Amino acid sequence: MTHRIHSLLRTATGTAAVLALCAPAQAAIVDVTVTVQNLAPVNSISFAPLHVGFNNGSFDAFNLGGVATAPIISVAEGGAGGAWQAAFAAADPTATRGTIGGLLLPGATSSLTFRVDTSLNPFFTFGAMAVPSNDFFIGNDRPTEYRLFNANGSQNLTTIGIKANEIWDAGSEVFDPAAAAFVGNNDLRRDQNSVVAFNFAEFAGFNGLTTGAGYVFNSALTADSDVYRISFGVSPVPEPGSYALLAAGLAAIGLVARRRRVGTPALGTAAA
Ligand SMILES: [Ca+2]
Ligand SMILES: [Ca+2]
Repeated sequence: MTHRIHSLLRTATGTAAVLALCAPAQAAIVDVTVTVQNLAPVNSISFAPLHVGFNNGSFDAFNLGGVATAPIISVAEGGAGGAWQAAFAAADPTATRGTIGGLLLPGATSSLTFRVDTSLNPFFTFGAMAVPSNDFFIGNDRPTEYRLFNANGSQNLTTIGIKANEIWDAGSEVFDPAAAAFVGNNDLRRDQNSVVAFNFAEFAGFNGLTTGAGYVFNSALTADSDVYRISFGVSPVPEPGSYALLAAGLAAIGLVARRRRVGTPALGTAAA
């Protein structure tokens, strides 16, 4: 009887060890589908493509009250974000970066899937221009503000919601409808020489102007208006190595079970 208990304990310990070997490898790599949605009222603001990065928390694109630099200006003034992507890559070379969708009109949705290492890149950073505007954008000030994955690889966050009073003014271009993207001529831009601040009130200054998409703009925004939502759908992707580990683990369990049957044939009847 004692022999049987020891044998069972050995098998159980071996199984636990094999499973422990397999689990971390499976948890590290996942597919993350990012869905963005423009929640602004009909005929209100649209958004340029969303620039995103799954990262280690080291890339800080801007600071409230600080002078905007080239990376965030490339998002805020034109939307293309080339300098933002380049600065991100330089600060955090192993980040998984990309750009989601095209011009996102009020009510529109767009999605893109990224393969992400949850232990290497647990944080999510983003930025997109809001239009019409001279230099307005959405984005996270603190690089570690949105932790998507916990230390054990589990999902920590399902959505990020943005309200009108969370829209930034880069402070880099003077408010001027004639020079504003989506309603004016960006070549007419003038330096503002100010700092990054919250600002959505200036959107009302574009009311009545025809946008590049053909609709007549009407801000209709109040401070707590929902304007944007980012949602995360996560599905596991076992690394190729973990299949081999799993197969080896199952074979080991089978071997132990077979040895028990062969080596201790009386066990089945000992308890009877
Ligand atoms: Ca910052
Ligand atoms: Ca401005």
